[in-house]
Amino acid sequence: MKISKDQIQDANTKTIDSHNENFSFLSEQLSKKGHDVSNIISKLSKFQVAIPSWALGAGGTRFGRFSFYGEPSSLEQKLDDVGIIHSLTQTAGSVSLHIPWDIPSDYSAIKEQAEKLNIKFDSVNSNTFQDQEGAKESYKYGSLSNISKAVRDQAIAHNLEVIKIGDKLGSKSLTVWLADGSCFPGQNNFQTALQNTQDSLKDIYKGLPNDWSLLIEYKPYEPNFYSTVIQDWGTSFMLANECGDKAFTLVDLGHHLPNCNIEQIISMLMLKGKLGGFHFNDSKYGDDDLTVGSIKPYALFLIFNELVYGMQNNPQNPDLAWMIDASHNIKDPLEDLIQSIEAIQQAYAKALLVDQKALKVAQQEHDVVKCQEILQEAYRTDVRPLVEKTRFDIGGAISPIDTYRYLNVRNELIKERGKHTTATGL
Ligand code: LRH
Ligand code: MN
Repeated sequence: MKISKDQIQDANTKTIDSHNENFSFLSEQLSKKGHDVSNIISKLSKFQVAIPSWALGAGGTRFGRFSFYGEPSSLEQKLDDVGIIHSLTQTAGSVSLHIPWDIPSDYSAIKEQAEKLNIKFDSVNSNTFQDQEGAKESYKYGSLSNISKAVRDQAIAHNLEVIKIGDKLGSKSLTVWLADGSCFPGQNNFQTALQNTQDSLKDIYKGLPNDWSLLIEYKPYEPNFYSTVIQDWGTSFMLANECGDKAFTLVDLGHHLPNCNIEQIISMLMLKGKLGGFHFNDSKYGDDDLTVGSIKPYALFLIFNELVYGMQNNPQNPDLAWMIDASHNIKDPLEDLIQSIEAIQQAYAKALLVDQKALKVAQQEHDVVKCQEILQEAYRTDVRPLVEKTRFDIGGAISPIDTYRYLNVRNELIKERGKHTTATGL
């Protein structure tokens, strides 16, 4: 299923009048306050978020999984689904593959399809948290940290293979997340596990093409419930520094213990030039992988406020890899991803409205009340017309979810694929 420009223009005619009214009112308000609206729109229009290839079907937990029907059962169908999201939002211009869940069978065909859909291949993800059919060694007791050299070598070889796959597709980074850790005190020697992990990552780093980067993702727990080798930003930062200039920390928003100040972590990593990218999602308790901005939208805004400050003041930090990492237990995966993109665009737009100069002055004068007023002035601004205008200007739908439903996409996919297809992934 493809969504044509005409179908989107037809759908836009239904909301264009109210959109124009809202937008002209907002842009007049913002111009009066000295904001450069066209500059904000140009920044938003260049902003692209990568869709996780492992989150285009229904997710699930150990307690169950409820299919959505019409799920993609091949990489080709997954690209088509990313194409649907990109047609509607014009902001999902890349896909992040997970290997071996998404190994292309025909590289030139898949690259041609992606080109037609105007989709690029973002970071490729290795997987040493599951044993593959016929694998010689098991990752039950860890992979890059395992006390067995044979297991570590197998995991290193897999990561080097993933780099080769990504290189053939035009990816420019490898994302490594390790489940490695322990479930009980005494099970692991922490120092041995960390040293093995560091040495293994260095071997993988040696296999990186010159223009590639290594993104090291941290997580405090799950599937191990006593210790995780790469448990927090500090460990990832330390390992990235040990590897070299092409290694960075990847921040998955769901990988923090309750009440952790993630925006402070972001600002520190950018100051040190070691923030590589994001896995956006939201959570109430653990790594819940919920829709971005669905639980803590203000926290997401505060994160983007630090990102905007960092992008303006930290040239030492590279361009960031913007990716979503979510799992859809009860929502239509495509609607869930569209809502996540909307939340990310709105948080970025609100952060671009923060008067950073006035904030700096208020901070220097210890005018704490003024500092909060400046932040919340931006946060309380309804930027939806701005995000709609950005999408409309670059050929997207003013209201992607309404258009997705108006075009009956899910039912069309079920007609095409049937009710019993399941997508590889989590
Ligand atoms: C681990 C994680 C990681 C992926 C996986 C699918 O929780 O966030 O980024 O490899 O989810
Ligand atoms: Mn993740």
